[in-house]
Amino acid sequence: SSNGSGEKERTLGIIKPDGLSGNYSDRIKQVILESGFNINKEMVIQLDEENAANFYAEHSSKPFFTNLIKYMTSGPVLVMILEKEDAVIHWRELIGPTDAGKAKITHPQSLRAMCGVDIEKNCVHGSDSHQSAQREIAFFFKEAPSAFKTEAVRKHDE
Ligand code: RTP
Ligand code: MG
Repeated sequence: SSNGSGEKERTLGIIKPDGLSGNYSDRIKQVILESGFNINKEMVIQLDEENAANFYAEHSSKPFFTNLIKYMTSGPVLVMILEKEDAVIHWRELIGPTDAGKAKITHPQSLRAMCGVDIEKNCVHGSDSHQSAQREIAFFFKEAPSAFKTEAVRKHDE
């Protein structure tokens, strides 16, 4: 939130299954750190269908929902808490538009242009508001690791 105090905001970033299996994690994290974010916490987890459906509940009535759940459960994901002043908007700017195919043309420097393919396989997630960020951070990190099939948890700040 922009209040001029220099206070940091937290957002949730995910490297989706295609980003992780495509070995983009190191390049993505390099961009994250070079852009002034702190990676507060991170963990690699395998979502099951229930986890993914709960996380993307806002899209449950959309025609692409079934494919989205298949995609998000197709392999492990890397979930990160990213911290920076105005983190939500800055992370959304960094990842670029939802359609990675279009991003390659309109936002060639964006992460989705770098590692995504199309409107579904877009390799990264970002919370779309401060409120969403708070919900999504709690979703993954309040009960984790017990609530998820956690492969690796790394805490940077505690
Ligand atoms: P995200 O939540 O993952 O950061 O993506 P977003 O805000 O840019 O896009 P959103 O509308 O929230 O959609 C969530 C994810 O669903 C997949 N999708 N597929 N086939 C389609 O038309 C379609 N539209 C969206 C994408 O993986 C998108 O990131
Ligand atoms: Mg979204």
